[in-house]
Amino acid sequence: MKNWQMITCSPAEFCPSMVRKILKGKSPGVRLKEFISPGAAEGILRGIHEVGLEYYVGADKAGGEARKGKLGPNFFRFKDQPAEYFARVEHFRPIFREEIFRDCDPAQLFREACAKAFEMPAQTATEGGKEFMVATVRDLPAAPVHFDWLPSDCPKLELTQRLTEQFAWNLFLELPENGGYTLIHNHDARDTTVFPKDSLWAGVAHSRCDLTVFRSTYRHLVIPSEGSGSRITVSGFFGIRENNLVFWV
Ligand SMILES: O=C(O)CCC(=O)C(=O)O
Ligand SMILES: [Fe+2]
Repeated sequence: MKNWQMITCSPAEFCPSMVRKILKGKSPGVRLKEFISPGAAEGILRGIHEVGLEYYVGADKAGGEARKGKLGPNFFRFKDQPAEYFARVEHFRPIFREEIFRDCDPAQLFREACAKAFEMPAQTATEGGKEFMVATVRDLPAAPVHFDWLPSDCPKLELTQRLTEQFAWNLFLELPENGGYTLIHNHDARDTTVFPKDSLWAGVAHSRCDLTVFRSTYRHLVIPSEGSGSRITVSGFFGIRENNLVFWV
């Protein structure tokens, strides 16, 4: 397929025809330019630095190890300790609400934009009546080739029943001088039988305050950044489940 590229538009232009194109596989996703203002990004970064990122060496999805910075839990990290994940959600929810997203809540803004563009109600994912976290903050300098599909990572979750699509979203708050690009492969990893030789990679260069969303079941990676500077994002996932959008991280 020629011209397999991200759609680029303003947040207000994100609309159902773009979503149809993405769901048909004609584009990996969309880059929403200047999703928040530079002032709003500064405010969120100030909150992040006041609370503090936690740096740790954890498993990456290629079976290796990577040094990452995190603020707030993500389910994948605690998939074998769901009670620990939901305890951390209780702890971090007010910290996000009151300190990090006090003046601007990009997760809520994004949810509203998605409800409009997908023409589906948007809600926070739950498991056993408990709400997931909808966004996390991370400093991710690089990521090996992987895909994110909750039903294969955590097949026992209620949430994975009748989940038909998964998307990843990342709002860029700080970027390194060089690199940090995301590459997305035009091949859905759920489709294990074929690996088209001629399939393409879409390269996504990011700018501060832009938000990118793509189907996370396509294999993707983050090119290691060179030079100085962190690569700080507000990130999460959402899926389609029985004609609803469900958000988690
Ligand atoms: O940080 C990025 O550009 C993408 C990271 C990633 O793998 C994801 O959001 O699923
Ligand atoms: Fe990913």
